[in-house]
Amino acid sequence: MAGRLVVVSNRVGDPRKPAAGGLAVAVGEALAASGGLWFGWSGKVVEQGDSGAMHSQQSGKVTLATLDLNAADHEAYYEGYSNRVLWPVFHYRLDLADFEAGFFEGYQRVNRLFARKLMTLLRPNDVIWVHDYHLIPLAAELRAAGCTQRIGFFLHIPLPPPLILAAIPAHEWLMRSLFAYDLVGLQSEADVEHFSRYVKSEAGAEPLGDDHYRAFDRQVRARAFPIGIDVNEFAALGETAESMEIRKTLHEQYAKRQLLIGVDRLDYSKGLPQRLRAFRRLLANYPENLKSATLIQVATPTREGLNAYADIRRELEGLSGEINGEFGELDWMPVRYIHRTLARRRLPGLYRAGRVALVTPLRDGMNLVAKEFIAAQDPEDPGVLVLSRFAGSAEQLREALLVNPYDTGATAEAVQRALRMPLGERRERHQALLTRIREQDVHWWRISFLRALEEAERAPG
Ligand code: GDG
Repeated sequence: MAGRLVVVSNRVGDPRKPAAGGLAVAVGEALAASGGLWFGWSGKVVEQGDSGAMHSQQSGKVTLATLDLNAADHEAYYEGYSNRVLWPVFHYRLDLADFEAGFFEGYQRVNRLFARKLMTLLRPNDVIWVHDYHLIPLAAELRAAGCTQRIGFFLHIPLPPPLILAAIPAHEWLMRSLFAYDLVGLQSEADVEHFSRYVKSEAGAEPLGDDHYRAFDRQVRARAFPIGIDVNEFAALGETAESMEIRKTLHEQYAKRQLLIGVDRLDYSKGLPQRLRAFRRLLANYPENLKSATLIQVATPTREGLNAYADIRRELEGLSGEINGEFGELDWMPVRYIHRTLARRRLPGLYRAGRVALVTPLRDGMNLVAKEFIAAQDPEDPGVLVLSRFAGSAEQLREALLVNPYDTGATAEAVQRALRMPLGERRERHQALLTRIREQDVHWWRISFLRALEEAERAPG
């Protein structure tokens, strides 16, 4: 890549420090490889005054440039439009979307502010890579301010079908905004299909072949770039003393038990109540699992200010209590529910101790936990991945046991099959999955996106 890489995302992390989430890890990797500028919100909300105070800090080869938001902007742009409109709708949850509260102007205002501030930092040969739903209109704002550099966009969450998108009052404006980019990257082929159907039916776009579309007097390229993990880094993390220690402790504590593992942000898209109900059905339908099968569910706190998140937390706590009350014994509790963030270096040990991983979102852009679980397994005696067909990763991870998380009985049956799976089959499936996540890892993701951005034909005008 010829020019400097400029990454823009809502939050900015320090690439030298371990990050908790998928986006931060992947973006940190991209920047650490080439150096460049990482631009976004500082994470700071100022109670009084205007948004836009800038901070700059150097982290190795990467410059971190961030800006503060005032309370009104943060509420409308982040908590409001991003997380109470776009997040639920893009995860097919129209019932949870709040279209009425007037967040839209705040979303536009903050995107314009980001563009204005970023313009002062850009150099002529920069290549700009914008991430995720918070910043869909950023390229349009940059273009309006005179930016002519190449700009790519990657959406980390799913793109829903046209009729669901059409429920957003500003859907045309949002989708038109995507045509200000030179390249739009999506997680899965299903998302690309939704993009293609939307722009054809709603915007009369002409497909030009080779992933190019023309509409709104502009041309954009849209393609799937399924995000991956750094398999070697994650496997190495599993060899650290702390990871081994966890694995040993869990092995000792659960020598006679079968461990099932779930690790998710406590988000309604992750299907956690459905998962617990399937686990309850497993215990009820297959009593040989009593006093044996134990589910460790880590549910990391997230977006706690929003009602929908408080509701899901209450529901989950209630269900865990019910299952433990109904099935638990003095020496065995079926559900261990942990509502905290674990240190990243502890995760591989936890995954490795699991006989089965339950990754059963109702909808998910990709889901990196599924890939981390595979990377952390002992190839000689690997655990089994039970994966929702509604996770973007299900397109790649065909050798997992794919389930419909809404079907409690069938999910319980698949978990039972996973628990009973013979070693030979476990090895074969794991080998195939490991090969796939190695081929399409996070380096492949970055390189193929940036190469496609470099090659994307510049639109006239
Ligand atoms: C979005 C999209 C897409 C989880 N709990 C802890 C913890 N984690 C880490 C996991 C994993 C990451 O957070 C979660 O990534 P996911 O991909 O599973 O899900 P989202 O956070 O919803 O991410 C998703 C992703 O963006 C990337 O494009 O795959 O579909 O929704 O890395 O390990 N990390 C630590 N402690 C925890 O308790 N340290």
